[in-house]
Amino acid sequence: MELWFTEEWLPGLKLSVRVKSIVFSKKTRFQELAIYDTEQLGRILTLDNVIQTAEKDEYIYHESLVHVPLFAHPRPENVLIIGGGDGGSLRETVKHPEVKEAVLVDIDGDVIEASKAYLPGWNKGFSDHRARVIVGDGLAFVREAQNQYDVVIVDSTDPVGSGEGLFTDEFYTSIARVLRPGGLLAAQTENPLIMPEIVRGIYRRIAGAFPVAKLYTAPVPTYPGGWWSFTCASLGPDPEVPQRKPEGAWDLRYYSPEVHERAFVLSPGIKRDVTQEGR
Ligand code: AG3
Repeated sequence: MELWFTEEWLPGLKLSVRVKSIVFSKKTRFQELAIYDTEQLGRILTLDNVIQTAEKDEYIYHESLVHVPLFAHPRPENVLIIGGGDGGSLRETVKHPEVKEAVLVDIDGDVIEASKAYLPGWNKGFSDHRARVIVGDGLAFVREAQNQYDVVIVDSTDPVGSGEGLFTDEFYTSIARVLRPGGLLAAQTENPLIMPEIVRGIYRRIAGAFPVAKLYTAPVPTYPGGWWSFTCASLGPDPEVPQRKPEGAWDLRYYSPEVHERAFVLSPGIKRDVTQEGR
C-alpha cells in the first residue's frame, strides 16, 4: 500500500509526496512532529502536517535566511536564532568564522532532539562549541533579553497557532532593542505570490520597527507556491550590500554575493502588492 504525505497549501491547493518510510513521529507538548523519508524530496520534517524543511531545497531557504544578514554585517559576533529547532539555520550561522556565539531559542525541545537523532544533514551546528541552545518561547526571550546581538534570525513556522507571536509588532520592536547599533534582522516572511496580503502585513510591521527593511526572495519549491520571501531589516548597513565574501572552503550551494544582490530585485507585481514602493 502506498503512503502519501499531503500538505494543504490553501483551500483547493495541495502538495503530495509519496512516503518511503516514517522515520519518527511524536505528539509533543506543542505540535504533531513527524519525519518522513520520501523519494522525491528526501527526508522531510513536518509540524502539524506542514512541511517545515525538506532535504531537496532546505539549503536554498537556510542559506538565504542566514547568509544575507550575516554577510551584510561587517563583523557578526553574536547571533540569535529564534525558532529553527531543526538546526539548518544554526549550521549556516556557524560557517562564519567571525561568529563567537550563536544562541538558538526554540519553543519545542522535541524538535531539537529529533533533529539531533534523525536529521544528520541539518544538525551539525548543535555540536559547534559556539552554539548555545535554549528551549523556550522566543517572544518572551527577546522581551527579557539583557544581552545584545549583531544579527537576529527569525526561522519561524507560519503565522498561525504557536508561531503567531513571532509576527507581532511587539516582537519586532523587542528585536530592534536587543540589536547592537548597526545590527540586522532577517525573518522568513511567507509567499508573496499566493498570499500577498499576509506578506504585506508582516513586511509593514517589520518596516515600522526599523529604519530600513527590505524584502528579498528565493525559490523554495516545497513551501506553498514554491517562491518564498524574507525580510532583512537593519539599524545601519544596507541589507542588499554584502560586506564580506565567502572565501576559502565554504560549503555553499545557493548563496553567492551575486545571488545576494539579485535576491533583492523585486518584480513590479511584488512592489505593487507587497512592498508598495513609490506610493
Ligand atoms: N520554516 C518554515 C517556513 C514555513 C513553511 N510553511 C509551509 N510549508 N506552509 C521552518 C524552519 C526551517 N528551519
